[in-house]
Amino acid sequence: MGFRKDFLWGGATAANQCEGAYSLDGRGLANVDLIPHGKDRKLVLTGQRKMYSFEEGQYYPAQTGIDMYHHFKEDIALFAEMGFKTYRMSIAWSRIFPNGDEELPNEEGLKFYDALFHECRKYDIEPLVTITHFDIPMHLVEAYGGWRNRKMIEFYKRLVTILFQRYKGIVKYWLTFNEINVMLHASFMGAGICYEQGEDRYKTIYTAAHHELVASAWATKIGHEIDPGNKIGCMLAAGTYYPLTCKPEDVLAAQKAGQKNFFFIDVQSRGVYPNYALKEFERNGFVIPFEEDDQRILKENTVDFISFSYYRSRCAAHDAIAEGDGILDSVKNPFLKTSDWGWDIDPLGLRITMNELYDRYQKPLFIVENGLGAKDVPDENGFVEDDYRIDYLRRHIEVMKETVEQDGVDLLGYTSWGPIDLVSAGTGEMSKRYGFIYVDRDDQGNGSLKRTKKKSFDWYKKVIATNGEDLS
Ligand code: BGP
Repeated sequence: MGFRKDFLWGGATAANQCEGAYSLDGRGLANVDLIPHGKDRKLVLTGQRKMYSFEEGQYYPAQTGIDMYHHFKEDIALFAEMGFKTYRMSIAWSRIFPNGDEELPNEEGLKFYDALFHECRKYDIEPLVTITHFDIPMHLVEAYGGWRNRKMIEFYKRLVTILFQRYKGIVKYWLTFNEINVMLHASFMGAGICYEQGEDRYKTIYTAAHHELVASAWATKIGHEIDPGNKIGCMLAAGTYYPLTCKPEDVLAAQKAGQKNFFFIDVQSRGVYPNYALKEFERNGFVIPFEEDDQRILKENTVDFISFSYYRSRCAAHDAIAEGDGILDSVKNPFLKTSDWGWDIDPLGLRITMNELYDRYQKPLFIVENGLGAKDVPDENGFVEDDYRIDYLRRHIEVMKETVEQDGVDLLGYTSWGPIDLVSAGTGEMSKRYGFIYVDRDDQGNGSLKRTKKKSFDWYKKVIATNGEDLS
């Protein structure tokens, strides 16, 4: 009973939210570097405001992150001290191909990840690599228009081929695109797309989606060919949509909202476009830009496992307005409490989500993000007593265990989001903290970057040591 013996406990980060060093060792400029903190952030990441160069008076948190580029040895040692079995991180595409369309990679960039993986292996930590976590070299955005251009598939194939070859035998678990469904709402962050005046946004974003889906299938194919031992997964921003009431119209609205998200991983996991999407495209006059072989590539190269982030459930209704941060909005669920940032807290929703995904795909699941973004206030010694975070994680891990034990869902592992404080993707703040490790850095980029263990550090260490049996 309980979790499998080889359960992969760990934590997850993304290059652009922690590495910093945005222009060092040949790294090229990326879309994520140009997403500022503050009031323009949402406009830029959703592709409504074009900001292709740094502007005076703006602060760009990805330029420095938490400077993990220079602290990774110290940070991975702390992860190892917590007993991590895995560490989910992402590759910054523009470290490997600074412009994105070069023939040859940047050796300095590859060396950085050599060193990082070496550090993981030193402590028997299995790297779990997201190939792209919201990042695209800016040159590909400016010269090609991001993922709306089919040429992106070739550039992505070049990237993944280099990665699979270079890290063969070192990395086995891969994810092709982080939260692929987020591109629908955050087109600049997820697809490098700023909409032009008068552009048919629907057509553009689903064209880009097709390109990412085909690129993902190619990555799966190339990864399996280079090393048949590779396990390649898709990644969904998950969280079941509940109907606001049992009125059939609300139930249908919730089902439809769910399908919008499942669409991507339906293709990645089943290898064909689902009928509900084909019909919607038909109604909207959108023709999928299939080229020769696309359908075969999609069909023959489905993912090995389903990974997802879970922070919250969502709610939909036929005639109520959804609200939120403009990314994955939700109608207010009157039964749930919310976090400091207004995100619903719903541990039981994790069980519902896991069952939904497992029933739908019958493939192993991997929870690759879950956590509480909260304001931490260190005491005079710099120590944070984050009982609220422990409570959130405990309740989610309890439910995750119940789901494995009582529903028989096959779960490969769990990586909490942000084991070390890092820049928030949504808001660009440092003060929205998720970590077991506090980083002395504020929303304007001030602070010593000193790392300090929080109370949750020892708690998570115990959870891992007991394979999730002791959650007290
Ligand atoms: C997911 C992203 C992460 C991460 C997390 C928390 O959407 O994959 O990159 O940041 O959400 O969100 P936020 O940082 O906005 O609190």
